[in-house]
Amino acid sequence: MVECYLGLGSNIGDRVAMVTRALACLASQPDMVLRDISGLYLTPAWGHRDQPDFVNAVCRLDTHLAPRDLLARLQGIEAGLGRRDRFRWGPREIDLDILFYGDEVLDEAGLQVPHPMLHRRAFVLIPLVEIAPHLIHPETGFKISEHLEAIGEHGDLKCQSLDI
Ligand code: A4P
Ligand code: MG
Repeated sequence: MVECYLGLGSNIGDRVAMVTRALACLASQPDMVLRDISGLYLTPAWGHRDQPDFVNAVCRLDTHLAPRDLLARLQGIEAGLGRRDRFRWGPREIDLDILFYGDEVLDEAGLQVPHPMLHRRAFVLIPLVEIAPHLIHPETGFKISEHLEAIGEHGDLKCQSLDI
């Protein structure tokens, strides 16, 4: 089994329900075991700022699915939850990203792991530091807690925990 971390995000409709339902889907999948879940955070949109705030969370799971198969499984869950195709970094019902797949580094068409720029995104680092502060980013060599500290000087930390 490989230890993986996923990012979850929603900024359309009932955002908390979307993230919660995605977590329930992950928990009920064959071939994977959901191990840990962060709190849910209300976060300002990154990228295209002119869109609703997101609800974000991260989780840790163990799986023996290969990276491509895991990605396909996540896309199936997104579709099942009613995600419609829109533009990159635009609003979405639910987004499931592979943040880390063990300590593998993959840079292929349609699959980059670790997820690009995660180490500069407060909406990923804040939930991640809750469940994996000592996890080391395989490309940068820094811990999640160190990345969060680093962006704290310049980054946007207006993330509000939803406490549910
Ligand atoms: N893809 C490549 N690597 C991965 C990976 N590690 N995990 C490919 C998941 N997918 C990966 O994704 C586009 C393509 O990325 C997929 O076909 C897959 O093959 P998508 O989910 O259809 O589109 P996207 O999410 O708009 O693109 P992208 O580049 O993944 O965007 P991000 O980086 O996910 O950013 N602000 C806040 N506050 N919170 C958010 O969650 N999310 C985004 C999306 C923008 N701003 C945000 C948030
Ligand atoms: Mg995505």
